[in-house]
Amino acid sequence: MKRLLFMVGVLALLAINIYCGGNSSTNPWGITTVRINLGETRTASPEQGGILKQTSVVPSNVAAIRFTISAPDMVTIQKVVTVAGRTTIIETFEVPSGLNRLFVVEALDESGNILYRGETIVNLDGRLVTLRIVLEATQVEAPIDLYISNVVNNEIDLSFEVNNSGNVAANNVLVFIILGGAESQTCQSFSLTVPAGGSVSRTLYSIYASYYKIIVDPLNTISETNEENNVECNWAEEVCSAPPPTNCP
Ligand SMILES: [Ca+2]
Ligand SMILES: [Ca+2]
Repeated sequence: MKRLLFMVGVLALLAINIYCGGNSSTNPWGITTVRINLGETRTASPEQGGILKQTSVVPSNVAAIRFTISAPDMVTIQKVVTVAGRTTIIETFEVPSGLNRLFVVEALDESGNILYRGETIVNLDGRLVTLRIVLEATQVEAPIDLYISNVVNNEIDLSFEVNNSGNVAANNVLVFIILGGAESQTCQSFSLTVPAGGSVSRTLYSIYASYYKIIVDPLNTISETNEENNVECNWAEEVCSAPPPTNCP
């Protein structure tokens, strides 16, 4: 499920277990060993104090993980770890014991953009604790824009593509095709799903029509960044710029 959420770029990601050292982790200088696991599977057992099973993995588009540990009474600790194809990352930090240590974990792409981010505040006193940080997607989804391209009309067959330049799939996209010849006009319609950043090709066979007007989302049920590029038409200007019909038999 978490992996699915990653793929659609919507929500939560990694579960991170932070193990703050046991009896031997706090030394006389007030340093606590903190171990952070990303993507490691752990199984609950009484000996581990009821640590829950974690099965999430580091997603493939993450190039590096940046850890930042800070508090008002300590020097900030920062470390960037290259993922290099690994699905689990284990890092150990020596952190001054004390209250309210802020742990920030950021997942970066190859350009250094922050794809996912999570944080938690921990009191480090030497006792075993298990924490969970949920990383959430930081990038806003690109809104949908639908448009038509690659129209080919040889007056027998009509082919074209419906495109979606957003990063969210467009479902139930209605398309009207008005065809005109020497004597009549006809209208055809269908619905399709256009994947994020993708296109769908369609061909209408044996149309025997000289003129076409193709309208994507004619009833404007899908909000787009550009609502002005939804028509491809080879008719006269007054036909091409006319409002779309409200129904299409
Ligand atoms: Ca559009
Ligand atoms: Ca629209």
